Amino acid sequence: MASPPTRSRDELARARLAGPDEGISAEELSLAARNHAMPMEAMRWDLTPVGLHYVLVHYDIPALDPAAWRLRVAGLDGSAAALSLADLAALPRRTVAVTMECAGNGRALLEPRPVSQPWLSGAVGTAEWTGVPLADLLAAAGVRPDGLEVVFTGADHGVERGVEQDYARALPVAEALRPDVLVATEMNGAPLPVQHGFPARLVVPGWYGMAHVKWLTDVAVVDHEFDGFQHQAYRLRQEPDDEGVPVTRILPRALLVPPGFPDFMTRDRTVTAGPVALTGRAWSGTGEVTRVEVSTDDGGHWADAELGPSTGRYAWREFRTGWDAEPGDHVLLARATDETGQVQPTGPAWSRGGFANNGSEPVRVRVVASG
Ligand SMILES: Nc1nc2c(c(=O)[nH]1)N[C@H]1C(S)=C(S)[C@@H](COP(=O)(O)O)O[C@H]1N2
Ligand SMILES: [Mo]
Repeated sequence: MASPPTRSRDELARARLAGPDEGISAEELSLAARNHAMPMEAMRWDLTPVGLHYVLVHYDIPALDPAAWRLRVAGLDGSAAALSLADLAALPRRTVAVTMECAGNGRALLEPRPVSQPWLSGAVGTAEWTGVPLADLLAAAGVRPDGLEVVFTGADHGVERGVEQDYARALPVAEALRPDVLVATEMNGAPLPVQHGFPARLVVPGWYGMAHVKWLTDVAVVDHEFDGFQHQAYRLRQEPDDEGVPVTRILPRALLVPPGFPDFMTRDRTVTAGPVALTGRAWSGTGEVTRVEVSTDDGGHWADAELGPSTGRYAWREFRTGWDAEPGDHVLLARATDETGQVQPTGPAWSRGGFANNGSEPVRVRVVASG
């Protein structure tokens, strides 16, 4: 499939916006059914039960033979190596707890809606990833990280807006050499599930999901700025012609564990009047979360929640607060602030591709009298 010659790849990377009354299409539904979110009640756990971690796969999940799999590593000076899983297992390993979030989380809540994977707020999950720091892997392979960027390519292949491609993303060299950037082979102490990148994936703590290349097969040091499709696509733009800025680190966000019990269709909650413990988790890729506030009146008043212990710089952190729930309808909101002073907005943060929308998720609660 060739792209039409009159449209640049850059133009093709930009998402279409849904019309004013255009509902979710069958195509968006088929994406939503393949790429599942984390159910909100899974915010209860520090580590997301593996099958409940969100999944996003652009093309098909590849079936890679672990015995035949090799990670090809190449440097600018012509140096190259091919490492097997046994080679990786022989290198020093490290485990990092990471909250991963898709840059498109919250997209379907935007108006107008960018037409793509229609996430609500559940494109997030936390896992302990174990693997070899990329810096050590390059050293063991005899590949010097002299260059501008490191390009990571996955085994999955497909076509997106007319552009046929392997899934590929790059990192600036300094970012790629951070000691917690891993080529991971384990998730929560077990081999990677196939949907999460078996046998090996990149993990870039603090960055939105698109950087964590799954089914990794190639790592190449390059001397130019990589401008593959997945880099053109993941930019924050307000207008189609904007050059935009690259989507990189996860913006602060807090999500509540939905209290009480849900309605099957609306997911609205029912809670009995009286004291209610509200808990949730908050994270940020730009700095440690330093404050979480909760509102029980749709943003009219905010109260500081108590922060639980840190479970790692790049993993979400629990917060809790009490609520004296009075009968009636209420909208709960939570918002996080991190050490850089960035405060999560309460309204949706709109961009043309629907990226980095860290607006607070409203939780509608009906409080009923007890007895
Ligand atoms: N090879 C490859 N890597 C990929 C993707 C992909 O489609 N192919 N999707 C990316 C995106 S957009 C996200 S949000 C995360 C999702 O990781 P998960 O499915 O393990 O949660 O993987 C990233 N890595
Ligand atoms: Mo994503």
